[in-house]
Amino acid sequence: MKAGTMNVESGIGIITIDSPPVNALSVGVRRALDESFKKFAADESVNAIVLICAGRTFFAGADISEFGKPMEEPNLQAVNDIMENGQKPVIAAIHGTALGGGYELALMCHYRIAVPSAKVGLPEVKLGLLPGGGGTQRLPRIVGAAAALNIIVGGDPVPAAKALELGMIDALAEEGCLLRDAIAFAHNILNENKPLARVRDRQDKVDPDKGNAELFADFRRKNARAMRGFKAPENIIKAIEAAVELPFDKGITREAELFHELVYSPESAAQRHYFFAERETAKVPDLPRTTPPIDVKTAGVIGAGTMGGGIAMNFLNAGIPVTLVEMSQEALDRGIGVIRKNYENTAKKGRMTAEQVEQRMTLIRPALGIDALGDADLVIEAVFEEMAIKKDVFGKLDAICKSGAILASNTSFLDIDEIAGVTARPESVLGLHFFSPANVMRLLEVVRGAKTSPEVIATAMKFAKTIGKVPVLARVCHGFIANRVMGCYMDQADAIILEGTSPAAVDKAIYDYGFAMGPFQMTDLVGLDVLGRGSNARTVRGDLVSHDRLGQKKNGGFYDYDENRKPTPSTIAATIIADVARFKGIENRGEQTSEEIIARLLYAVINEGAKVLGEGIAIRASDIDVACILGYNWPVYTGGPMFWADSVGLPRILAKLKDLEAVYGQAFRPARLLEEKANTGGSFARG
Ligand code: 3H9
Repeated sequence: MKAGTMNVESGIGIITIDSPPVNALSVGVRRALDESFKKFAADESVNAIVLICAGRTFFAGADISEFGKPMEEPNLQAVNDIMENGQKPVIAAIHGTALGGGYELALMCHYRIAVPSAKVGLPEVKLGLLPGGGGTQRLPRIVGAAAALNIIVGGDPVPAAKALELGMIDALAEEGCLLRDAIAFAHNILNENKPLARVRDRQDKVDPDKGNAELFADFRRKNARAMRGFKAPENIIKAIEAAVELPFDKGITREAELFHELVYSPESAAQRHYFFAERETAKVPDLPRTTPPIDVKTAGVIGAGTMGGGIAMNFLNAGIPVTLVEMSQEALDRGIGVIRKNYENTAKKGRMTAEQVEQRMTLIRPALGIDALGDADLVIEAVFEEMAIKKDVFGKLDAICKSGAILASNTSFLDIDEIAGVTARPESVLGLHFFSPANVMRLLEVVRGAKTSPEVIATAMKFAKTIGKVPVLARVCHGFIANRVMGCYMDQADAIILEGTSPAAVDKAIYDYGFAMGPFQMTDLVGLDVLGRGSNARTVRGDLVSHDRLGQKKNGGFYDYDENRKPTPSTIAATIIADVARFKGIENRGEQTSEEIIARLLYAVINEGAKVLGEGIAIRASDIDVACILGYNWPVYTGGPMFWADSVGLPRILAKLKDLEAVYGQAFRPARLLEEKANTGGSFARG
């Protein structure tokens, strides 16, 4: 058996599957399961069976790369038939993560035992799928429909202790002694002559909700906002309704139909693309895998404002001490106070204990002045976004930091090479561009300068994961990846309203596309003074600010707001827009259609993405997708701008860009790479 081993110990048959990296249920693993269960079923010396995995985890689910292709036999259902309907008790012994098809396989077993560090769950929703191996029918039979809705539509893994409380597992094993305890558990079942516990036969948790349509209607209402645009949640709800209303076998048939609808949907294809794209970002083709990373045991952050404080929290969360530097005691106290408050709020919500708050706070070393950073392994500056100030800071850091320390700038736009140029160690300098709020947003743009050393890049890509970020590597240019490509979106939004389309029409088109809000609602929320564009030219935003319209926080902005912050189109803003347009001599083209607005704003992003790729700023198209999804909340079920471009069709996008170029000129000149791919049948995903 290629994917594992079989052995028998005191009458207990042990199947150990070993298919790195995560024991996904690929065809080889399914064959191994099929073969070994058949053998043990026929082996009279075996009285019970323990199913366990080698390596870092129990089965992490179906092999995601097999979806969208014809499924090779045996399928999971065939494996299930031998296990669940067999006459010998089967015990799943779980460590690591039993996810998706992996946990569904455990649910087909008669019993489940797990170590305390294990997690179990059904995260298929994150791939635009539903649990298609019986999970939507079996889990409600254990935890009830209400809990199953939360677990399956939410998709988050459940820690072992909680899983035990919910009945998702039957027992906890001692950490490190899983096999021993699973065998003992099997003997107990045999000794006590326990019946074969088949989850499929249980009705006690689902029967009370028969006919309770309100349960599902209420769930749909409460989660409408989070589920908007996604296809999988609705199918999951329908499948769980089937678990409550239908006999098990009919429920399984319904689950299969609903799964089938999803697996061939564009939303799931996009979300599966995203799953692999997120994991691909850490791979740097010109960086040998053996490049030794530098040990980051201590960090320093300069600036305890919103950005610096947020950055520091990432390190504190990972247990790494941070020296937090400010220039005045007052600013330092304020910054530390905000960090404490953030943690205390998390604790209030029950997501952290008071003790954990204190543990994190003791890792902060407050300091006045950057001289305290001499020993730090990594220093990140989060000072004002101005070249002269950054250069001054780096000059000082060069003088005081120990040799080999990594010196990083959290700049959003500035030239890392120019900053590195003031030091005598440009090989140690790079950009680490966090997105705000830095303790929440998962994107980290790692910007390599012309002279940044491979070790420094390798270190950044590695510790990004340690602090819970997804690193996307960029080369130097104005705005790097996310801000550069999404800058075009904002520019086009600003331009189109001067030509007669209302901010509300733009926001609606973008919202309907799938963003949580459009560019003008976003500007009003963040504040017009904050999102100033740093130019002297007359702009609508500038005029709104000079009328003291700062957005939701003061007098409204593009919209007026009532006391509940409900927006209505603003006549003052409309007058300002018309004034600025007249001042600039811009022709009024009337209100544009949603389709035109989408092309104007989002094709501009695709075109800039193609330039970013063509110039080698981004390594691969999917990195741009990840940057936009994580940095700007681009709807994940479209796969990001570059994946979406492929699905729209590159020739179609090219033709539209040419039309737009004829009207608006230079801003829409098609990128050479886009033109090449469109003309030769290429795509961003396939290369
Ligand atoms: C499903 O089960 C549907 C069923 O209901 C239907 C049955 C009919 N397949 O994340 P990592 C790769 S849907 C293929 O960096 P970690 C991953 O790409 C599935 N490949 O490790 C990476 O490859 P590479 C439901 C997979 O330790 C490598 O493994 N299950 C799969 O940070 C390491 O991954 C899920 O959604 C897979 N299922 O995290 C769970 N999983 O090294 C998905 C991983 O070449 N997986 N790979 O870049 C995870 O959440 C995490 O991988 C896990 C480990 C938590 C397990």
